[in-house]
Amino acid sequence: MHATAHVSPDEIRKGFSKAMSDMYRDEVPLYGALLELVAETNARVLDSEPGLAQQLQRTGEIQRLDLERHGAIRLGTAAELATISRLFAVMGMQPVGYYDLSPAGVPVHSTAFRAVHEHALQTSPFRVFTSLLRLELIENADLRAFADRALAKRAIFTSGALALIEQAETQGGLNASDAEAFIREALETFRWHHTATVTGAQYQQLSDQHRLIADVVAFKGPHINHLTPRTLDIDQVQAAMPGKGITPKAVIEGPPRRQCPILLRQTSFKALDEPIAFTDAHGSHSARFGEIEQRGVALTPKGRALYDQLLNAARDELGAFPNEAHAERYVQLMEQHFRAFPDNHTQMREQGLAYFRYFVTEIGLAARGQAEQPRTLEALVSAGHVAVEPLVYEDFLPVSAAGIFQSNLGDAAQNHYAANANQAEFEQALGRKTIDELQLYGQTQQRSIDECMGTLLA
Ligand code: OOG
Ligand code: NI
Repeated sequence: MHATAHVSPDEIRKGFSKAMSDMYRDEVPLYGALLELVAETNARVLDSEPGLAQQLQRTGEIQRLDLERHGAIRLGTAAELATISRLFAVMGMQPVGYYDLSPAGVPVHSTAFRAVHEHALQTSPFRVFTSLLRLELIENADLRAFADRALAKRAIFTSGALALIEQAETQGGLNASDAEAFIREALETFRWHHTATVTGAQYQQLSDQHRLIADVVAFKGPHINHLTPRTLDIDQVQAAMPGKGITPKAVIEGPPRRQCPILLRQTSFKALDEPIAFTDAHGSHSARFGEIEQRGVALTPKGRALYDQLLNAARDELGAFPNEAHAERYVQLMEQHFRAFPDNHTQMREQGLAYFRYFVTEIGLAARGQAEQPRTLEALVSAGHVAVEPLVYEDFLPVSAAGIFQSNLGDAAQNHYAANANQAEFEQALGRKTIDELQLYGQTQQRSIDECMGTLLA
């Protein structure tokens, strides 16, 4: 019967992403200003670059651009991570990738919950960068025990959300009114709380150990700490930010500016201190910030190895953490080193550096079934029967994420932990394996090839 038909998880995700954005705009007015700036900039870029507009039209990204955003949360326990994984699954979001942030002095490891199929991404590309605090990296045993107890006491999901997750799991989905209730209940987990669960002194102790530890342990829940819109020109937005009263961090994370963007470029700005009522006193805490991103083509393992090599070489040559003092030199070094990375799609494709999607063209359709029709993918591409477009990167970058964390935690927070990735432990907490993002890109690319060959040569 129609009344009990299940809503697609993709539609729930789309509704949730909108609800989250509305909530965050109410709570953080600067986010609203940023959205306007990004929308204006994107409209201008599309007007002035018809080639880019056509590319985004073909891949469908133009329709999802205004919906596109990612957020981030930080969880305290394995149980919280396991349940959030089930909550996101109701919205068709799966854990993709594993990020170890400990080498950069951030005591967390992370994954990104997102849709995995190009059709689902087209409905809503909403992603949540989700970190799990690693209490085992806290040296002070008393503080570790205190944090453990504080986290064990809190319940970050409403009983309504838990019931609807279970219902979705047992019945294979949610009907329209349950989906609406789910969005409302799930949103509560991500809300900001003006009250802390600890005393002012306990907060200070946690914060002295690491600002991030206080941000997780002292609060009732994993407040969403930023929501990031996607821009088509991050340098333009970065330059226009001060005029809107927004001060961005000194350097843009990720690759340098290029004709053909690769992976992900990001910049962020610090949020203000917000008043907090501790259990015994008034104080403040700053956690919420703003961020923008520009997405480029996803790289193959070979392309990614080249990216990592060039990034490391530039950073090694800088010899310091890239901050205000070195911003200009860092940009120069990045541009210089990245000359070794071909800056056109043809070369990137020929050298196997990036993933692409293939689309049948009008010419291709018209030539279907004719005797002289090319029979191989490469010949179809050369003849213009198949168009090639970059496959957009949907994930994150560990070095960039560390830079974003650092800039918002303040320079005082630059602790050092030995690199100790522990994907197995993370997956144990999660209750499942994370998905390898490279496989997803490979599958999307292959599906587009199969579709072209099926349409033209069947
Ligand atoms: C997440 C920081 C990383 C990104 O886009 O790489 C991030 C956090 O601060 O919780 O958002
Ligand atoms: Ni982010």
